[in-house]
Amino acid sequence: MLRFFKRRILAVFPFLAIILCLLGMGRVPINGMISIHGAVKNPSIISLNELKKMPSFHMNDVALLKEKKHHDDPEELLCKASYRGVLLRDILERAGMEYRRKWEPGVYVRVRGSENRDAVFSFGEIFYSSIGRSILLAYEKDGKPIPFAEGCGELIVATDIRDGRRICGIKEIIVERVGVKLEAYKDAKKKTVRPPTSSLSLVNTRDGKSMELKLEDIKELPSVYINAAVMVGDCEGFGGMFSFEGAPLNLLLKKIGIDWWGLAYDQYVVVSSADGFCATFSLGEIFNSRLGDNIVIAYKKNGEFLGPHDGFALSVVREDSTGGRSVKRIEKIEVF
Ligand SMILES: Nc1nc2c(c(=O)[nH]1)N[C@H]1C(S)=C(S)[C@@H](COP(=O)(O)O)O[C@H]1N2
Ligand SMILES: [Mo]
Repeated sequence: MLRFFKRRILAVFPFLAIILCLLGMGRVPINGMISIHGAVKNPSIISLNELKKMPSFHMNDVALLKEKKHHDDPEELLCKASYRGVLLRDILERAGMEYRRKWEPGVYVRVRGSENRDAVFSFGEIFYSSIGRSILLAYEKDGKPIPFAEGCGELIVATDIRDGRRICGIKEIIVERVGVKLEAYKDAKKKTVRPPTSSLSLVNTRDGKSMELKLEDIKELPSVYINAAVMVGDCEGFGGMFSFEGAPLNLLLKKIGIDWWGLAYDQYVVVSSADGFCATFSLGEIFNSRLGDNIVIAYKKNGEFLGPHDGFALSVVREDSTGGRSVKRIEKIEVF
């Protein structure tokens, strides 16, 4: 009898240990709770009550259109409502971001809800652009509590056009960084100057589709003009104010089969340079934003083609508060 129990306990012990361990790391979502983990200083579990104690934000008349699977699907208004909740940005700030300076534009945030549905946000869209002031972890809709069977509340993105990134029953917020090694600081120390680029590769890592683009290929696309991009950074300070001309990132991605319809919002794009400086962009902000063609792969600055320091192509985000996502000498644009 005793031996039988002993064996039972021994059999269950590893599972118990794993569960306790996971709970300790703040990874197991509990109903009514949101677990925040990954590249944050303080991984934590937030309850609905704690959420309600944080500064709340109200968004009036948010109109949610239904996501389209095909070009020909009709536009359909799902609902128009007002929401109260906490900004995703404020929750992340409370948890504390681990990556700083040139490492931070390579960060992205995954919000996971019921049925393990994921929506990805880039660090830049949350912290540099005004989209960050529109991503709400809502707990109240039209003055009434939002019911949930799993996790907690509902994620609403007021600047999105369609509802593909609406996540119900939020369980986890996971902060990650792309696996690109940053060499830019080492370059500066060693006074290494990377050669200018004359082409970039465009890769869809999901299906292996890829192509090499030269200046001529990008110039062929309809262009976007940005009259005033303020270039100011954490590292190099104020760089100046410039006008840019280039192709919207969405048209480049269309070349490797990513289109406006049937988007997978757990995907994201990484723009990178040979020195390891890189920036992430969510498919939501590229294809599904009311801000429009805001993300540009530029080839002209102040009316002239870019010089060797910028490479032949440089990313510019019209609306970002800093130049943190201006990747110079772009070598790769990859979809993950
Ligand atoms: N390839 C590459 N692009 C980059 C960087 C870098 O180190 N490498 N630094 C970024 C940062 S943090 C800033 S502030 C600006 C600096 O621009 P500057 O080199 O013209 O001063 O470029 C951005 N683009
Ligand atoms: Mo910077």
